[in-house]
Amino acid sequence: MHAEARFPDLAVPVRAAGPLTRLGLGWLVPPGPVAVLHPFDEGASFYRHGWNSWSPSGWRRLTEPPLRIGGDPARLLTADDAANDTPLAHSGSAVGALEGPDGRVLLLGALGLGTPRVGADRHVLHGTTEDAGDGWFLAWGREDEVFGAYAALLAERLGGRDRRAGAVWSSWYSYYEDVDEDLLARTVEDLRGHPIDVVQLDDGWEAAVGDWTANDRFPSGMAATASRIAAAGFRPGLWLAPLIALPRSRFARDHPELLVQDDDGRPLVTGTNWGTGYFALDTTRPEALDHLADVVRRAVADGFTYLKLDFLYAGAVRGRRSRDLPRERVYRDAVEHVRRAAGDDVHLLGCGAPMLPSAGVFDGVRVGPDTAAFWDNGERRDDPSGSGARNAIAASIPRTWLRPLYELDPDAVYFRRRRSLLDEPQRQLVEDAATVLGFRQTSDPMAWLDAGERDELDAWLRAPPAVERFGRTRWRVDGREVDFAPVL
Ligand code: 9PG
Repeated sequence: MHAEARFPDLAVPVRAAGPLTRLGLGWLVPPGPVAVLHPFDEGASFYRHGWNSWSPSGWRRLTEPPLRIGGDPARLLTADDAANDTPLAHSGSAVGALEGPDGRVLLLGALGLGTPRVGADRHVLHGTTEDAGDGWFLAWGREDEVFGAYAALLAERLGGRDRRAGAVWSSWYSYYEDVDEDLLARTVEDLRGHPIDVVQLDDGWEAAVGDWTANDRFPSGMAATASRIAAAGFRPGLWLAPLIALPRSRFARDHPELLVQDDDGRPLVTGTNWGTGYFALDTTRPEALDHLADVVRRAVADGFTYLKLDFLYAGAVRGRRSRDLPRERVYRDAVEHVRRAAGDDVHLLGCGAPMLPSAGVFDGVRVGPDTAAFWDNGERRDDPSGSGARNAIAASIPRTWLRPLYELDPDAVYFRRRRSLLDEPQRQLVEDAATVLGFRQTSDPMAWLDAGERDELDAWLRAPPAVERFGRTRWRVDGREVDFAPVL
């Protein structure tokens, strides 16, 4: 039906499945497709929101090419919602917005799951859902107000959690997979006395992705590893990717029936990493949910009370059995199951996670691609989800509005100058991005830092500078003006 959404000094024609009703400073649009005829010209900018943690988010003019992952299609499958990608139009996941000539913003955002998409062209801002959705919020006004109102509605409907992780040391951005129990033990000893709350062991400890038991580099086992971390006064944290399995894992070989299948009944490749395609756990099967709960309960029983759960988007990929099921709902049922298995006290950080369906379940969610001790990777110029400090900052800053849903993790900060290709302004910007998002995390082993760097790290973890925002991209950090615009 045709309607009109009236705002204090703007009225826009809307085609929707039913009548609009007032909702706060905007309008509630009923479930179904929606098209909003906007009054802006091609000079307007569109806000694109990425589907999972690693997917690009940000503002692009309608005249510019759409913000998306170009190049290798395998990258899309892992780092965005490949099923809905198009190079031909500006579009993104769940929410989109157009900035008019006076800087005010027209926002259209989904109020629930259903794999909602929002796109725009020169004439229309439009929303669609793959499965039944929960309606839309349409608002016009100051950017911070309309995004703030939208996030508050999402928190109300999906849930929001406000538990802070504290200061985190993660093994990934220093040791990567080359980690073993002696190296970790030495690293933990060196961290004693520093203001770290959580020591989180990342990828590299497991027998295989899919087989969540210690490999031979952790001969004492994971309970002993957790005890060592706890004995030094830190909260033990562990990385798991419990919704995926590599083809070579025992689990994939022994239980192909518990993997998401393609139309021919073969395990479906749901992404690529570790030099291979990987499979996904079919959480529509009760045995798969039991397995998932076992994996999580075992980590908690071993003493890990901070879990970084990675590659979660694979739980929302459509397979043969889920052909007619709402895939974001399938994902949410699985992670709610994980939350129940872990218990309420365990801190859950989601990574590679679908953003909206993770609200209310996770305490924190990664909001960008992996950072790195280098700025950019020339070979991946058309892939804003490629690892690197620049891409991590560029994706994370446009997601500050998600804060009412969970803690926002923009990834680790480097204090080391050795073993890093970041120059000082670049390193400082990485630190500033983490400061404005309010997340304190590093991977630097103390042995890699000189005395001055250790003091800097301690000071930042103890008391990160006060921040004040005064624009989409501008903050005052410790009295310094910081503008992220040049990297977005
Ligand atoms: C461990 C790592 C770290 C890191 C995670 C995740 O788009 N991708 O193909 C892609 C692959 C790996 C990746 C991120 C994105 O890294 O983000 O912090 O835990 O796994 O293997």
